[in-house]
Amino acid sequence: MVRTFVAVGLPEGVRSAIADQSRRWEATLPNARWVRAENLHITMAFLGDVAEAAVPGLIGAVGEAVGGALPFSLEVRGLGAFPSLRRPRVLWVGIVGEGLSRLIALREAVVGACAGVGLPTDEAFHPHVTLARFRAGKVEVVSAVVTKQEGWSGGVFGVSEVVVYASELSASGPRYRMLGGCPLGAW
Ligand code: 3AM
Repeated sequence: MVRTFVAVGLPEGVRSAIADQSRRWEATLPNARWVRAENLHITMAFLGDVAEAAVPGLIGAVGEAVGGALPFSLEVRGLGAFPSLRRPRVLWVGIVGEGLSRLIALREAVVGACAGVGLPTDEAFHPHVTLARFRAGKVEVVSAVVTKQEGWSGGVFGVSEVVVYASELSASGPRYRMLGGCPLGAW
Protein backbone atom coordinates (compact mmCIF):
# COMPACT_ATOMS: atom_id res chain seq x y z
CA MET A 1 0.00 0.00 0.00
CA VAL A 2 1.08 3.56 -0.70
CA ARG A 3 -0.20 6.49 1.39
CA THR A 4 -1.25 8.77 -1.42
CA PHE A 5 -2.42 12.31 -2.06
CA VAL A 6 -2.89 14.56 -5.06
CA ALA A 7 -1.54 18.11 -4.89
CA VAL A 8 -0.31 21.17 -6.71
CA GLY A 9 3.38 21.65 -5.98
CA LEU A 10 4.90 25.09 -5.46
CA PRO A 11 7.89 26.43 -7.39
CA GLU A 12 11.20 26.86 -5.59
CA GLY A 13 10.85 30.69 -5.40
CA VAL A 14 7.52 30.50 -3.58
CA ARG A 15 8.69 27.68 -1.29
CA SER A 16 11.76 29.65 -0.22
CA ALA A 17 9.75 32.87 0.26
CA ILE A 18 7.44 30.96 2.61
CA ALA A 19 10.30 29.15 4.35
CA ASP A 20 12.27 32.40 4.92
CA GLN A 21 9.20 34.11 6.34
CA SER A 22 8.33 31.04 8.44
CA ARG A 23 11.67 31.31 10.20
CA ARG A 24 10.60 34.79 11.37
CA TRP A 25 7.17 33.54 12.49
CA GLU A 26 8.85 30.66 14.34
CA ALA A 27 10.28 33.14 16.83
CA THR A 28 6.76 34.21 17.89
CA LEU A 29 5.17 30.77 17.51
CA PRO A 30 7.16 28.21 19.47
CA ASN A 31 6.00 24.61 20.04
CA ALA A 32 4.91 24.22 16.44
CA ARG A 33 6.01 21.58 13.92
CA TRP A 34 6.94 23.50 10.79
CA VAL A 35 6.59 21.96 7.34
CA ARG A 36 9.94 21.58 5.58
CA ALA A 37 10.35 23.86 2.55
CA GLU A 38 10.49 20.95 0.10
CA ASN A 39 7.16 19.61 1.44
CA LEU A 40 5.10 22.80 0.92
CA HIS A 41 2.16 22.15 -1.44
CA ILE A 42 -1.59 22.62 -2.00
CA THR A 43 -3.41 19.37 -1.24
CA MET A 44 -6.27 18.63 -3.63
CA ALA A 45 -7.27 15.18 -2.41
CA PHE A 46 -5.93 12.95 0.36
CA LEU A 47 -6.53 9.33 -0.69
CA GLY A 48 -4.87 7.39 2.13
CA ASP A 49 -3.62 3.88 1.43
CA VAL A 50 -3.78 2.88 -2.24
CA ALA A 51 -2.71 -0.52 -3.55
CA GLU A 52 0.60 -0.23 -5.40
CA ALA A 53 -0.98 -1.88 -8.46
CA ALA A 54 -3.67 0.83 -8.61
CA VAL A 55 -1.19 3.75 -8.78
CA PRO A 56 -0.61 3.78 -12.57
CA GLY A 57 -4.39 3.74 -13.17
CA LEU A 58 -4.82 6.60 -10.70
CA ILE A 59 -2.12 8.70 -12.41
CA GLY A 60 -3.66 7.94 -15.81
CA ALA A 61 -7.16 8.95 -14.65
CA VAL A 62 -5.95 12.20 -13.03
CA GLY A 63 -3.86 12.95 -16.14
CA GLU A 64 -6.89 12.45 -18.36
CA ALA A 65 -9.06 14.63 -16.12
CA VAL A 66 -6.67 17.61 -15.86
CA GLY A 67 -5.14 17.40 -19.34
CA GLY A 68 -7.95 19.48 -20.84
CA ALA A 69 -7.48 22.41 -18.43
CA LEU A 70 -5.15 25.24 -19.38
CA PRO A 71 -2.39 26.48 -17.03
CA PHE A 72 -3.30 29.42 -14.75
CA SER A 73 -1.83 31.63 -12.03
CA LEU A 74 -2.34 31.71 -8.28
CA GLU A 75 -0.99 33.76 -5.43
CA VAL A 76 -0.16 32.55 -1.92
CA ARG A 77 -1.26 35.29 0.43
CA GLY A 78 -2.42 35.87 4.00
CA LEU A 79 -2.40 33.53 7.00
CA GLY A 80 -5.18 31.60 8.69
CA ALA A 81 -5.72 28.72 11.10
CA PHE A 82 -7.66 25.45 11.03
CA PRO A 83 -10.11 24.56 12.41
CA SER A 84 -10.48 28.18 13.57
CA LEU A 85 -8.55 31.04 15.13
CA ARG A 86 -10.13 30.13 18.46
CA ARG A 87 -8.79 26.58 18.23
CA PRO A 88 -5.66 26.81 16.07
CA ARG A 89 -4.18 23.45 15.19
CA VAL A 90 -2.86 24.18 11.70
CA LEU A 91 -1.33 27.43 10.48
CA TRP A 92 -1.70 28.00 6.76
CA VAL A 93 -1.10 30.48 3.94
CA GLY A 94 -4.13 31.21 1.79
CA ILE A 95 -4.53 30.94 -1.97
CA VAL A 96 -5.94 33.91 -3.86
CA GLY A 97 -5.88 35.32 -7.35
CA GLU A 98 -7.76 35.07 -10.57
CA GLY A 99 -6.93 31.40 -10.86
CA LEU A 100 -8.72 30.39 -7.66
CA SER A 101 -11.92 29.40 -9.47
CA ARG A 102 -9.76 27.42 -11.90
CA LEU A 103 -8.12 25.62 -8.98
CA ILE A 104 -11.53 24.75 -7.55
CA ALA A 105 -12.66 23.39 -10.94
CA LEU A 106 -9.41 21.45 -11.26
CA ARG A 107 -9.97 19.94 -7.84
CA GLU A 108 -13.45 18.83 -8.90
CA ALA A 109 -11.90 17.12 -11.91
CA VAL A 110 -9.28 15.42 -9.69
CA VAL A 111 -11.88 14.20 -7.20
CA GLY A 112 -14.02 12.88 -10.06
CA ALA A 113 -11.05 11.03 -11.54
CA CYS A 114 -10.15 9.51 -8.17
CA ALA A 115 -13.75 8.37 -7.61
CA GLY A 116 -13.71 6.89 -11.12
CA VAL A 117 -10.90 4.55 -10.14
CA GLY A 118 -12.57 3.59 -6.86
CA LEU A 119 -10.87 6.16 -4.60
CA PRO A 120 -13.63 8.51 -3.42
CA THR A 121 -12.93 11.54 -1.24
CA ASP A 122 -15.71 13.54 0.31
CA GLU A 123 -13.89 16.27 2.19
CA ALA A 124 -14.59 19.95 1.62
CA PHE A 125 -11.88 21.83 -0.24
CA HIS A 126 -10.20 24.72 1.57
CA PRO A 127 -7.33 25.76 -0.71
CA HIS A 128 -4.28 26.42 1.49
CA VAL A 129 -0.62 25.66 2.07
CA THR A 130 0.01 24.17 5.51
CA LEU A 131 2.90 25.90 7.28
CA ALA A 132 2.86 24.45 10.78
CA ARG A 133 0.94 22.25 13.16
CA PHE A 134 0.41 22.99 16.86
CA ARG A 135 -0.39 20.56 19.60
CA ALA A 136 -1.95 23.35 21.62
CA GLY A 137 -1.66 26.65 19.83
CA LYS A 138 -1.65 29.73 22.02
CA VAL A 139 -4.84 31.38 20.79
CA GLU A 140 -3.80 35.01 21.38
CA VAL A 141 -0.36 34.62 19.83
CA VAL A 142 -1.62 32.78 16.74
CA SER A 143 -4.43 35.33 16.29
CA ALA A 144 -1.98 38.21 16.54
CA VAL A 145 0.35 36.74 13.90
CA VAL A 146 -2.51 35.82 11.54
CA THR A 147 -4.11 39.27 11.83
CA LYS A 148 -0.82 41.09 11.36
CA GLN A 149 0.14 39.02 8.33
CA GLU A 150 -3.16 39.29 6.48
CA GLY A 151 -1.52 40.98 3.51
CA TRP A 152 1.70 38.96 3.42
CA SER A 153 2.35 37.44 0.00
CA GLY A 154 4.60 34.56 -0.93
CA GLY A 155 4.29 35.47 -4.60
CA VAL A 156 2.39 34.65 -7.77
CA PHE A 157 3.12 31.43 -9.63
CA GLY A 158 1.89 29.41 -12.56
CA VAL A 159 0.09 26.08 -12.13
CA SER A 160 0.88 23.76 -15.01
CA GLU A 161 0.81 20.35 -13.34
CA VAL A 162 -1.03 18.27 -10.76
CA VAL A 163 1.10 15.72 -8.93
CA VAL A 164 0.28 12.38 -7.35
CA TYR A 165 2.48 11.98 -4.26
CA ALA A 166 3.32 9.21 -1.85
CA SER A 167 3.54 10.37 1.77
CA GLU A 168 6.08 8.26 3.63
CA LEU A 169 5.84 8.73 7.37
CA SER A 170 8.86 8.54 9.65
CA ALA A 171 9.94 9.75 13.07
CA SER A 172 11.55 12.80 11.47
CA GLY A 173 8.30 13.75 9.69
CA PRO A 174 6.69 12.88 6.37
CA ARG A 175 8.65 12.61 3.15
CA TYR A 176 6.71 13.27 -0.05
CA ARG A 177 7.75 11.30 -3.11
CA MET A 178 6.39 12.17 -6.55
CA LEU A 179 4.64 9.13 -8.05
CA GLY A 180 3.57 10.88 -11.23
CA GLY A 181 3.03 14.29 -12.76
CA CYS A 182 -0.16 15.14 -14.68
CA PRO A 183 0.39 18.17 -16.95
CA LEU A 184 -2.35 20.70 -17.69
CA GLY A 185 -3.00 21.48 -21.34
CA ALA A 186 -1.85 18.03 -22.41
CA TRP A 187 -4.67 17.62 -24.93
O1 3AM B 1 -1.86 20.03 2.71
P1 3AM B 1 -2.12 19.66 4.12
O2 3AM B 1 -0.88 19.70 4.95
O3 3AM B 1 -3.26 20.41 4.72
O4 3AM B 1 -2.86 17.05 6.47
C1 3AM B 1 -2.35 16.25 5.41
C2 3AM B 1 -1.77 17.06 4.31
O5 3AM B 1 -2.60 18.17 4.07
C3 3AM B 1 -3.49 15.55 4.70
O6 3AM B 1 -2.97 15.24 3.44
C4 3AM B 1 -1.92 16.12 3.12
C5 3AM B 1 -0.68 15.33 2.78
O7 3AM B 1 -0.34 14.51 3.85
N1 3AM B 1 -3.92 14.37 5.43
C6 3AM B 1 -3.16 13.48 6.08
N2 3AM B 1 -3.92 12.52 6.63
C7 3AM B 1 -5.20 12.82 6.31
C8 3AM B 1 -6.45 12.21 6.58
N3 3AM B 1 -6.54 11.09 7.29
C9 3AM B 1 -5.20 14.01 5.56
N4 3AM B 1 -6.32 14.56 5.08
C10 3AM B 1 -7.47 13.93 5.38
N5 3AM B 1 -7.55 12.80 6.10
